[in-house]
Amino acid sequence: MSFFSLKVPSGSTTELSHRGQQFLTHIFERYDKDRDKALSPMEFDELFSTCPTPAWGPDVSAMVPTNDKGWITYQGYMCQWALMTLVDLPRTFEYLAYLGYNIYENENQTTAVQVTREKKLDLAKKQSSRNVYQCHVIGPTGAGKSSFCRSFIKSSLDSKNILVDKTGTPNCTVNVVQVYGQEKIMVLRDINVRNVSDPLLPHEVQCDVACLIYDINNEKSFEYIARIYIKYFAESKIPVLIVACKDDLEEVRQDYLLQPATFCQKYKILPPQRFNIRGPLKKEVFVNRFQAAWILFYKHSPLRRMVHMLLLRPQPTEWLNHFCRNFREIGVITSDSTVWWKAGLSLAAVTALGLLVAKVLHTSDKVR
Ligand SMILES: Nc1nc2c(ncn2[C@@H]2O[C@H](COP(=O)(O)OP(=O)(O)OP(=O)(O)O)[C@@H](O)[C@H]2O)c(=O)[nH]1
Ligand SMILES: [Mg+2]
Repeated sequence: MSFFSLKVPSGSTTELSHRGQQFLTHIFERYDKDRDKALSPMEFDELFSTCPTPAWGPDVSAMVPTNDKGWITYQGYMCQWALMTLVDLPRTFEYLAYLGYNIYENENQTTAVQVTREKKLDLAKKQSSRNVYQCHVIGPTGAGKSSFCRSFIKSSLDSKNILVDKTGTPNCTVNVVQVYGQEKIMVLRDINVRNVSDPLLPHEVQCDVACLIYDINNEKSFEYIARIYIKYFAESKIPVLIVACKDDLEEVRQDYLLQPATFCQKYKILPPQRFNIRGPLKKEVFVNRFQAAWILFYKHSPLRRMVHMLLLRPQPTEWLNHFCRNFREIGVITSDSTVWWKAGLSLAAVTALGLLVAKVLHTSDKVR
């Protein structure tokens, strides 16, 4: 089938295209019979009734946003599709086919997906139009990595769900966040430490932002992430955020040659960000911190530019769509595309006229 020919260069990722998202939204709406923007177990089974098995197992409710009954919400559903498209593209294509994508149009499946530009080009051009970003959460055993990832989608007060999660700890959580006013999907991946001395594998290091976690109550905790930082991140292009976890407990002096704050100063990274699972869920706090890590990283990188601003700047077409949508919402313009055509033509005509006048004036200047 044609999808096997989809080229994904290393450094590029795969995301759902606008059409893919539209199709999946349409499917969700069709099966969300009671319109509560969440899929009950029955609605979930019905949605996947044309497939050999549902696309996701029960642990999905521990990975993406759910409602207070633990049912996957619309946002959670889109997050899960985004994750699948990122990590298992053939499966996305397979399930899109079961669900009837392109059944009426003689096109191939690839229109549901887009391949992002290679990251090094994004960095060189200082601009990225990606919608899905990955953050790796790294730290020693027991530092609080899994709790940190879980808190990204659930409040610590939601004890019912925490019990469910403990049964099968998934290795990532996904949520929608606002970054510079745009909706982006953030995947937090919990990187499990096997042995302190084991090296990290390349796929465990490669990410958009790394979150190095230590336990402020354990004096042996910081050394691990300090070594990881020096070995893998100090010279890399990946922004890093240090998280001081369990800050509801007493802080102890770290058994390492530099204390965390001094370490961060030395390497010009953001000071340790305090965190504990008992606090209320503040998803946007994560984002502010990640944004800050991006800002600081680029400020001190050899590029010496505030790349962060541009890195996440939307493409011109996105701006235009956004602009049109806003105006349409307040009724200033109509959604009729012919109006835009006319407006475009008039603008072109005015510009041409302007150029003509300028030329005439210029020639008459010479004549005089
Ligand atoms: N007091 C307090 N305890 C926490 C906090 N975060 C996590 N813990 C506890 O610390 C222990 C370890 O937390 P995990 O989230 O499992 O840590 P981890 O880094 O994923 O551990 P491993 O997967 O074993 O490497 C658990 O008993 C948590 O309940 C926190 O903010 N405050
Ligand atoms: Mg864990």
